[in-house]
Amino acid sequence: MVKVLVTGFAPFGGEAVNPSWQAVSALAAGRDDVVAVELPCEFDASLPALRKAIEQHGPALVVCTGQAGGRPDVTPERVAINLVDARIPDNAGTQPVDVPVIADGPAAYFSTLPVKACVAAIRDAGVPASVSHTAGTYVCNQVFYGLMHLLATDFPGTRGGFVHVPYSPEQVAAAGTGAPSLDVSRTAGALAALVDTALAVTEDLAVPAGALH
Ligand code: PCA
Repeated sequence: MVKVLVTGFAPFGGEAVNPSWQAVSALAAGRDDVVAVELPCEFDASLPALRKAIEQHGPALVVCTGQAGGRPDVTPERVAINLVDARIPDNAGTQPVDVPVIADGPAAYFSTLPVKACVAAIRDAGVPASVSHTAGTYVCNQVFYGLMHLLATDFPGTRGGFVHVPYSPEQVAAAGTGAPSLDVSRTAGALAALVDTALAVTEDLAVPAGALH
């Protein structure tokens, strides 16, 4: 029985792979209660694909993931904002600037995942993690905001949130840079810890996890 929908993105920005999709497909391959769906990295197509997957699978929990190239750790996102400002075109060539994700939607939504408990569980599994307070203003933030709006309006019993993951070492090696990276099997392990925590814990830890800047 599927209880959890996890999503990852198609490669974008000239990359050959997207570690978010590699990690969620590895996670789902080992579990009967998790299904993985790949979302297009396109402003127009991503949210319809997400809605379709939620309607098809009826999950109790939705965890969307995306690549955050340059981040050194796994970062559950706390805040989705109603703003799109694309620095690069998406995979369909679309580059919206300064438009809302949902016209007349609230300025922001909070994740309904216990983000601090998830970070603690990921660290316990031996993988670096921290709470993030911005998912950016590109397709990932759009999907995060659109997910939270969809759950708030049409699927009120379903919890959900978004997690950014680092580059894989193979991506960094191919690029020839020194950017931080995390092996996809470790990213998948981190997401497993996050999913298990989100299923078991509804009240988050009251510990500091904020940012000074
Ligand atoms: N990362 C991008 C979009 C797709 C992805 O994997 C982002 O952070 O917006």
